[in-house]
Amino acid sequence: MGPVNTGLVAEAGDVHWLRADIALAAAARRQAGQLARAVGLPDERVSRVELCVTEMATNLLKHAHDGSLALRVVRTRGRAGVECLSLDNGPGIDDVQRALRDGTSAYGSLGIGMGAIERLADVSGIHSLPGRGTVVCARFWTDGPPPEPEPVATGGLTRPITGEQLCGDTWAVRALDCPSPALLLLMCDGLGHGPLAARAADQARAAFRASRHINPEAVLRDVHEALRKSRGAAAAIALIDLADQRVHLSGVGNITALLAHGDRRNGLLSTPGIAGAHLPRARTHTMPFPPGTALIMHSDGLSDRWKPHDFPGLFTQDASLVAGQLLNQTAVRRDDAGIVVALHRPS
Ligand SMILES: [Mn+2]
Repeated sequence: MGPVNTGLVAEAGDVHWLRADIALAAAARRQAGQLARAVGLPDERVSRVELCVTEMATNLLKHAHDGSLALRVVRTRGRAGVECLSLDNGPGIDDVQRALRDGTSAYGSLGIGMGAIERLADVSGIHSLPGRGTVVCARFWTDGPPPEPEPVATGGLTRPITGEQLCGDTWAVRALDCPSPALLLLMCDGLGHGPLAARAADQARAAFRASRHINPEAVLRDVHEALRKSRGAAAAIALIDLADQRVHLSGVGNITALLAHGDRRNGLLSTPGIAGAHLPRARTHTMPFPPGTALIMHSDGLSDRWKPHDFPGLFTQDASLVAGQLLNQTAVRRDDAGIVVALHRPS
């Protein structure tokens, strides 16, 4: 019997990136409003989304160096919503709790903005590295706050190379029940960048969604076959077995996959090759995935020269926030950037 597909948990989709300039607040309000109406948020909740991004934009312009907003539609298990991320490269906030509490302190309007975002959104989070940068995340669902959090939370983010609209990096997460519950993750980097790389990425995601396999090697082979007429891609598939708390990974080409747990970081090796052109006999690597562990997969648009202790307090946060801060701090500007994370909640 094949796997019972219990649905798409999350996937990349189009991310609307807006750089912090004088027109940011108006542009963000317009874009966020469009996305919110497109997924069917009622008018009162559309206004909340618009207010939220206005606060984010105002904060970036007043306080941050080199900030941007990333807005996108999110869909999971039959639910839809809008996700708003604010990312900057400093100056950071020394005391996040105080900034949330006290809008009239030396933090100026930053505190007021943060508190407002927290009250407006169904789900929100903030992670700040003093001197290095802050990421704020807010999500609005069509039908209010989500039910109980999943034991393994997933999220991701993509950003095209400067000057391109489409991103050649993509990711997706599916839930399986086979018969024990599992998550299947895809991270894919279409070769080069621009529309042809994005097309390869779309084809990889479609093949990943359609695959009837559980074994990461077999799913990777399905992706490989689907990319034969494309320009090819680096791709990695991870299977998280929730019952035996292990992760199985199979990859080809330059995708970084690693597990972070406390101060430890363990890399999972990919095999050289190109999905769609040359798929060597892929090997599957298996590692324990106990509570408190983070699985991180990203393209070569992010540097892998970091350690978990460079990000104090990050890995217990919202999965999209984790992906956002890692991209914000480690992305290189001369390539598409893409990352997906799975966080096993501490027990
Ligand atoms: Mn790349």
